[in-house]
Amino acid sequence: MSDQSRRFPSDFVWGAATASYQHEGASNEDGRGESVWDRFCATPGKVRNGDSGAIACDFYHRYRDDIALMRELGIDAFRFSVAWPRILPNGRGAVNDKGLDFYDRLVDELLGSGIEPFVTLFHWDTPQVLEDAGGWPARATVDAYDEYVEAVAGRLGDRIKHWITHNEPWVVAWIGYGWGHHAPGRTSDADALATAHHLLLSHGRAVEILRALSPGSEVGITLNLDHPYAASDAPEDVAAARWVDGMHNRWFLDPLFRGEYPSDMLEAFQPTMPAIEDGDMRTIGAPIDFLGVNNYTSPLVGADANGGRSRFFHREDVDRTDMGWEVVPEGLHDMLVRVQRDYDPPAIYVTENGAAFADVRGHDGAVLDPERQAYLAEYIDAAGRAIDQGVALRGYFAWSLMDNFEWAWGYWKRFGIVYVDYATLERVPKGSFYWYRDFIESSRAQADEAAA
Ligand code: IFM
Repeated sequence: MSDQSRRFPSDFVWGAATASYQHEGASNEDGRGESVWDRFCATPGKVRNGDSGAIACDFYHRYRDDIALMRELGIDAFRFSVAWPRILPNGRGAVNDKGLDFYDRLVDELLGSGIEPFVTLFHWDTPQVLEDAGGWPARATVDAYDEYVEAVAGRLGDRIKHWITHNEPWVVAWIGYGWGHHAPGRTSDADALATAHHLLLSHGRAVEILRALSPGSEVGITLNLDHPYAASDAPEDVAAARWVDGMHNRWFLDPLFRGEYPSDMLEAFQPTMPAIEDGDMRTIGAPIDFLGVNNYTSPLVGADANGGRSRFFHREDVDRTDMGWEVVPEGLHDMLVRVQRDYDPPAIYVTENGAAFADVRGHDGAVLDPERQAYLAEYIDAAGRAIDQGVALRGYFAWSLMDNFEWAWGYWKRFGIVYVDYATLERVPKGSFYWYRDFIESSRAQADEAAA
C-alpha cells in the first residue's frame, strides 16, 4: 500500500460519491415534483423488481448520520447531486424554497464537518413535466435548465467551490433516449443526438451562469470514459475501436475542448443530427476548470462479422464484477493519460470508480468485500501511475459511498463501501470502507512526510 499512497500529493482530494435519485428517497416530500425516473419506475417492466427511488437510502432524513460516517471515513469531499424536481417542481417558474433549504442544510453540515461538497447539477432526474413538453430533444429544455442552475447557484453559490454541470451525458442520450433502457425510455437515434447536443449546450450555458453567480468556484462536467482497446492490429478491429471511442468519448470531448464534433462521427450521424445554431459550439467549448472522469471498465472491441460497426469481446483472462463488467485498471490509467495528451484539461478528477458485488452480511453482522477492496486498490494504483505520467489528476471519488438505487437494476446491484439493509435502512460499513479509510490516512501521512 505504501508505494501507491506515496504517489498522491498532500492536496489530493479523496472522496466518495452518490446521486439524488439513487440515495435521497423522500420523493413526495416538501414539494418535490415528479421526475422521469419516478415515472419510469412506475411503468411495469422497466425496473427490476418494480423498485423505485421513493425511499432509497432515505438520505434526505438521515444525511447527518451519513455525514458522521463520512467523517469516520476521513474523506476530503463528498460528491452528490441536486434533484431538479425539488427545486423547480413545475419545470419552469416558481422555485420551491423547501427544496433549496434541504441542500442548504446539507452543504452547511458538510462544511461544518470539514468535507468539501462537489455538486452535480444534473444526475438524470429531469422533471417529468419537462419531459412531457419534449424533454432533452427539445431545445426549450436548455432554457429550463438555465433557470434551474440560476436558482441553485443563487442559493448555494457562495459556498460551493466545485460544480459539475452534468453527469454522463452519453448515458442520458443513448441509454435514455436512444435505446430506452433508462428513463424516459425513448428509442430514437435522432432523439439521442438532439439530447446530446442540448446537454452539451446547457453545460456551456451553465458555465456562464456559474461564473457569474458563484465567483471563484471551479466548474466542470463529468463524462463516462471507457478506454476501448482494439482486439487486434487488423484495420477492421482498429476501426471498430475508433468507432466506439468516437461514439462514447470523442463525441463529447471534442466539442468541450475543441468546440467541434469529430468529423468522422459527424459524417456518420449527419442524417439524424439536430439543428446546431450559430454560437452553439462556441458556448459548448467555453473553458472549464476540470474534467470529471467516471471509469469502471474498458472494453475489448473488434469488427462485427454481422455487419454492425463494432462488437465487444468477452475477455477470458480478467475478473468481472456483479454487473458483468470486466476489471481493467489499466484502462483507467490509459484513458487518463490519453485525455491529458489529446485534450489537456487544466485538471481532472476521477468522479466515479467502483464495483458492484453481491455483498451479504455475515453471522456477526459484518460485510466483508475483499473483491471490492482489491478493485479499488488496483484502480487507485492505476490513477497514481497516471499522475507519474504527468496527468493533472487532482482527486478520486469512490462510487459509491453506500449501496443505492442502481437505475434499471433497482436495489439488486450493490456498489457501496457502506452496506444498506433496505428492510431497516441500517448502514454497515463494509471491509472496503475500512480499507479506504486506512489508505487515505496513510496517503496523507506519506504526503506530509515527503513535504516536511
Ligand atoms: O450508479 C451509476 C451512476 O449513477 C452513474 N455512473 C455509473 C454508476 C454505476 O452504474
